[in-house]
Amino acid sequence: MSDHKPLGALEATVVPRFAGPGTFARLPLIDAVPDYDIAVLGVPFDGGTSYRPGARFGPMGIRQASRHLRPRFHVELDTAPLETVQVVDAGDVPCTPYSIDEAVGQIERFAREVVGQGDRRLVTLGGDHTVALPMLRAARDKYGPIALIHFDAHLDTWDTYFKAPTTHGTVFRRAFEEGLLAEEKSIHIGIRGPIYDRLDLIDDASFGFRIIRAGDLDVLGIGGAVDIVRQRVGDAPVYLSIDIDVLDPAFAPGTGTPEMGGFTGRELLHLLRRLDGLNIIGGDVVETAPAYDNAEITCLAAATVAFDLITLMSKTNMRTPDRSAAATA
Ligand SMILES: [Mn+2]
Repeated sequence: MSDHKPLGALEATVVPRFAGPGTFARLPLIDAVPDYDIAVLGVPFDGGTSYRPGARFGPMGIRQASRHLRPRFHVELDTAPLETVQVVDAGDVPCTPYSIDEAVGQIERFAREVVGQGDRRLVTLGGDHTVALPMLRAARDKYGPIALIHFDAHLDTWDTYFKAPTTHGTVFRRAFEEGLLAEEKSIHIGIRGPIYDRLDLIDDASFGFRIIRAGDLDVLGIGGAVDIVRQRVGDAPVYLSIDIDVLDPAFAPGTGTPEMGGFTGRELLHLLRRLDGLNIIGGDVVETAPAYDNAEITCLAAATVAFDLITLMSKTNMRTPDRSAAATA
């Protein structure tokens, strides 16, 4: 594929951004190109939510808001991601709204199918945070234990909710128990939600997580926080999971479990962009629930963050010589 110029997004100077296809950033659909490096995948599942439901409409809302992006050039990351790698929209995973276990299986199988045997990577649009678990399972198989960089108001390492083991608040405990995470490499950022008990923090630490609380950012500054994250993950394969509720409700009202005292949009983007150069093997933007949104504030935030994720991943181009040869044969 290295000989092929990637097919980019629809040209905004020819077809205005409010028109044209409803794919993420008006990217080509997956079957419009022979091969791809990064696929945007919608996962319209919110059966794991504990408070407000509605993230099943996240992929649709984020795609609609993503029309507003100008994806050809990313100023802060100084790159033209869509010219570096082939990015496509892989549509939505067809998954049942009636069984968490069945849906999680469907999501994992679909994700494995989309990435195949090559070095294709996924940017997932949730859905509630449950959808990160099947993605981590698929990634673990391919890359070995994963360093998780987790932006969220909540730890998501609780044990069960109403005896349910797989929910949006328990996924990273399951990931730890299943050996999906690299030892002492993972970190939560932006944590501030109330907890049930002090034991929650002790449990979380025992799973090998480190925490940068939302308020810590005021003391550490962006640079200090980024240093801690980079040191923590090193050169391990990184999965970046971004719960949009890491933002303050002022910047992301359209989410299931909003908590005050969160990051501003500028802080989140600045933090993300300073992760440039890490070995990012996949990521997600989850918990966008358009029904509680106002004027597309949250959907636009999620779309912008997803595009940053694509751009960061485009800078670690993982295409192997083998695959390029196969694709051009
Ligand atoms: Mn979460």
